[in-house]
Amino acid sequence: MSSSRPISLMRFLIEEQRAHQHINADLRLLIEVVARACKTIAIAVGKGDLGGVLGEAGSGNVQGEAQQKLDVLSNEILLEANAWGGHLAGCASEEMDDPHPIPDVYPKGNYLLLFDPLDGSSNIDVNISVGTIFSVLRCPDGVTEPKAEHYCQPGTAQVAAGYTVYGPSTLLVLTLGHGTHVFTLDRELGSFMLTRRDLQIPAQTREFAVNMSNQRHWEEPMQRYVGDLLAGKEGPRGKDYNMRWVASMVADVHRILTRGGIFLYPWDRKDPGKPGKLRLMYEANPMAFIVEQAGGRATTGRERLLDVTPNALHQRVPVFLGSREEVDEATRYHREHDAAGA
Ligand code: AFP
Repeated sequence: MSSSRPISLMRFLIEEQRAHQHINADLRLLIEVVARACKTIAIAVGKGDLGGVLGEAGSGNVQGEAQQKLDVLSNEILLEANAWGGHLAGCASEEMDDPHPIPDVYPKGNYLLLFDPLDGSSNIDVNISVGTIFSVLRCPDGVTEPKAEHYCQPGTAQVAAGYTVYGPSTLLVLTLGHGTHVFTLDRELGSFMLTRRDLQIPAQTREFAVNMSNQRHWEEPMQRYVGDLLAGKEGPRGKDYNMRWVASMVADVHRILTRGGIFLYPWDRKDPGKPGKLRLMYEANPMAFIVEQAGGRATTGRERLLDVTPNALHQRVPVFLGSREEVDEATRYHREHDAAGA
């Protein structure tokens, strides 16, 4: 890193508002509030066993998944932090069945905030990186009590998105639609500092991330694509590939943003009724926005993720994202397969 002191998130946001007019005061406040809540979550995650916050909460979320104590706590931290600022019309969380209204005692704003409060939470107990993912949409004009349908906007409508990684250091990766930027939490100062402006994902890669244990359930083009990666130098792709799978999307995506790669969570036959594992509104859309703003690509294997029209708040979707040329290649396998069968 250069010897000049990095600027704080607050200064970055003020400059985005004042010099570039990329955001208004309400959106600036929203990002600051989310970042502050994430610092609180980072502290709770960092305490580990000493904080008494590890283990299951004994409840399930709307997806039928067991909630960890830290899922519940992180959700509460984000809800409480965002209730009173006057910048939001409502919140929706992966952990809650229905959108959460802003209490009547507080003023309401024009934005909708969606979040996965603690992504990768099944990794908490083994001390592997987890994170928070968020997405910001505009509340449709004239809507004062937003319902699920008002949140169901395509990813192209996002005005901001970000994620934090609670790892060896705590990072915030943010896009306001003008590039993707990385902030590192200075734990002594308690401030996120800009450590990489305008991150660019390498266009090509030799690394893929997928849960290989699902291989036998994949459809034919996915089998063929990964088979060709595994064939290495002697195969049609002509190079040896490496594989990594953390099983915390924030950590896998962050590695890909930093050094390239492709992240794959396809549809599979294990649970054919589900169109994928990952959630469109809380995971796929914000990550797709961040990746595209860093020069990468994000698709469902067939179409651009950000163009998917959501039909439900907790909808699932296949996810292929990362290095541009590799995602194009994986998508080509699926499109050609469809075209041949048409
Ligand atoms: P949890 O939040 O339940 O740990 O799920 C994490 C996640 O949604 C995403 O972060 C990972 O990429 C993916 O699921 C891991 O899925 P597998 O358990 O199938 O590997």
